[in-house]
This record gives sequence, C-alpha cells and structure tokens, in this order.
Amino acid sequence: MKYNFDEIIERRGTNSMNTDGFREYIFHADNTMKFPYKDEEFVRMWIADMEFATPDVIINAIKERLDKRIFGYTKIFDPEYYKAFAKWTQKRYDWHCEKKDLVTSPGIIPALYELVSYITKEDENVLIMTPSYAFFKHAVDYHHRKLVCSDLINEDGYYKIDFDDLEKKAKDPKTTLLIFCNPHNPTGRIWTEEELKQVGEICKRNNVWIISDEIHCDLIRTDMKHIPLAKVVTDYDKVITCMSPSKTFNMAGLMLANVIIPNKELFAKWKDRHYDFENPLSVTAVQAAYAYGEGWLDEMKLYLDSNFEFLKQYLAKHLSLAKFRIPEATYLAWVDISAYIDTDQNIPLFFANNAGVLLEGGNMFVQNSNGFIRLNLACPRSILQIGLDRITAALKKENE
Ligand code: LCS
Repeated sequence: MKYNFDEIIERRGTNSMNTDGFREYIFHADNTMKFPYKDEEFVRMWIADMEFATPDVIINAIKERLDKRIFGYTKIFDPEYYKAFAKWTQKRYDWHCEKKDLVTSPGIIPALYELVSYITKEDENVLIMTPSYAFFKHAVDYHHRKLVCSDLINEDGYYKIDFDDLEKKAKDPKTTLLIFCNPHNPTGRIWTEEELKQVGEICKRNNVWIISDEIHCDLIRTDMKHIPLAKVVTDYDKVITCMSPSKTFNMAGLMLANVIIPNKELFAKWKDRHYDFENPLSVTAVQAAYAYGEGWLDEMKLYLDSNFEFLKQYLAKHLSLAKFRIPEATYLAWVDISAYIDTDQNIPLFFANNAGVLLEGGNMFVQNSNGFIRLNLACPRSILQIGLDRITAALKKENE
C-alpha cells in the first residue's frame, strides 16, 4: 500500500468535534460532565469523520493556494471546478450533471436547512426514512414543518424500504418533500436501481419533491456501485442531488458541498436567497479532491473493507449474539446488540462509562433504532481492536 492508514494522528488541540465535542453532541452536556475515563483515554468511534489524514494531493493544493497569500472575497469562477466534479460523477457513477444546475453550499446539512424552507410551507409534512441521521429531523424541526417517518424494514440485517407505508405517507396532500439518504446512514444500504425507481415513481405520482443526500456515495465496498437517484429518475425535475467530498476525503471542516437543482424555479430561488461566497481554501481543496484524489480513495476503501471483515470475524468469535452484516456503503457499522443490553437505557452513556468508548446508538437515529450501536470503522485497525475489546468486556460484565 502506498498510504499508511495504520498511522495514529493526534487530533486534540485542533478544535475537533470528534475529540472535544462529544459531551455537547452525544450527551447534550457541558464540560462539567465527568466520566471514569480521561478525555484522551476514550476510543472514539462516534461522529462520522475519519482518523485518516486527508490525502497529500489535497493538502498540497491548499499549500499552493496559501502561497498566493491573499484570501479576499471568493466565488467559483474557474470552470475547472465544475469539470473536476463532472468528470468524477461521470467516471464513478456514469452520471452526467449539468453545469447550469450546480450550486454550492457550506455543507449538505446547511443546504437541507435552506431547501426545506424554499420547498415547503409551514403546515406541510416532510418525509424521512428511519432510522435516520438526526440532522434530517433537525432541518425539519427548525422550520416547524411536520416530520413524518417511514420505518425501514430490517430483514436479517438487510434493510428494505416499506413502499406501501411510503406511498401512504406520500399520498397525504400535506406531504411535499422526501429527504432521502442514498446510500443510507446508518444502515449502509445502497439502494438498487429498482428501489430508486420505485421511490421516484411514488414521489412523482404524489408530487413530492426529493432531496437525495448522496454524501456517502464514494464510501462503498469495493465490489459495489453507487447509483445516483437522479440518474434513474430522469423525467422528474423535482429531484435535488447533494454530493460532497467532505466524508470521502476527511475534509468536513472545510465546508463545501455540491448541490444539483434541475428545477428552474427552485434554482432561481436558491440563487436569489443563498449567500454564495466561498472559502478559497475549500474551493481549492474540493477541486483537487475530485481531480487527484482517486488513487488514495481506492486504497482507503480496501482498508475499510478489511476493517469490516475484521469486525465481522471479531463479533462472530467474541459477541456471537450481536447481529451484524457488512454494510454496502459508509464506514459505519450498524450492530444490533439487543441480546446483550437493556435497550431502554442510554446506550452511548453505558459505553462511555463502562467501556471508555464513544459511539452513537439507540435513540440518536430518530426512531426504529433501539438496541443498535453505530461504530465508525474509519480508523487504524489497532484502535478498532482496542475499541472492540473494551465493548466486549463491558457487555460480558453486564451479562455476568
Ligand atoms: N448527510 C448525511 C447522510 C450525513 O451522514 C452527514 C454527516 C451529513 C449529511 C453532513 O453533511 P455536511 O453538512 O457536513 O456536508 N454525518 C454524520 C454522522 O452520521 N455523524 O456525524 C456526522
């Protein structure tokens, strides 16, 4: 391997959410919250960023931009930005996105917050599939829209869309938007072409907009293919696609995402209301990621594949009642540990106190997630091993 994914990189002292923000995010607490572990002793497997260094090709591009020495007001004028992104989507998903439809946002979640307000009215419903990344709910709550959840069906660890339920909820005339996660966080599903078409048909029949959040689309197992929803739902312009290199290359803090809005009215509304100046370092970084990041990504995916294989074997050996299936996408393992734990308790708190492991789980995923933990596997194998040893010891002790 050309890159060293075993390297342990010190992140403390960089204002990192991962090291310093867990009290606030997981426990809604401040620095007075105490644990039996020091902060630096925790194994951190929670927030969805990686313990791997951003690839050198991106860091070097930022350094070159730094050498230009002025960081005045910036917008994206250089056509190479779009070209790098469009080449990426063409090569990796065989999907062409039009330059005229592309806007940028300081992240996909900021884009969701804006789009919910542009697309829906106060008394309308927004549909999501659960379990769900909680910020989908937050974007809906923030604008005082009504959240409607359609639970995914868990078939032996393989999640499926409940199309009857989805259609029933989409049919409500108050439902005007579906926030769709493709691939899906936290279950790791890559939706098939058939499933995507069915989601598209349901929304089209019921005149429901779709925001397809495809932030995890590059982080898929090496034998899998991602299909953008907009690639297969072609005759409906109420589909918005969100993509970003932020997860792919561990640069979420640079805050720049691409949003594709084919609907002319919505595009005009976005242009009218969105404050579209950019951080010059982020523009450089995103362009470099798409232009030069592929080699690193392909290697990193192999490392992730083997971390998932390691987890699977580890669970089979040490926690055989845990239910786990290697996800098709994401670096997040979704593990059912209900055989070992009282599912009504605060599961992240149990592991922080009893294992010294920071993870997400239980009701952090809106609903339909009781008894599950989510483990971030984008870390050196040695850390994964320690985390799993600690989780196992805590669960064994609990079940003595
Ligand atoms: N959409 C999905 C589906 C995500 O999983 C995340 C990050 C985002 C959007 C964030 O996008 P951004 O605004 O950074 O562009 N997911 C996280 C998670 O599951 N835990 O920590 C972050």
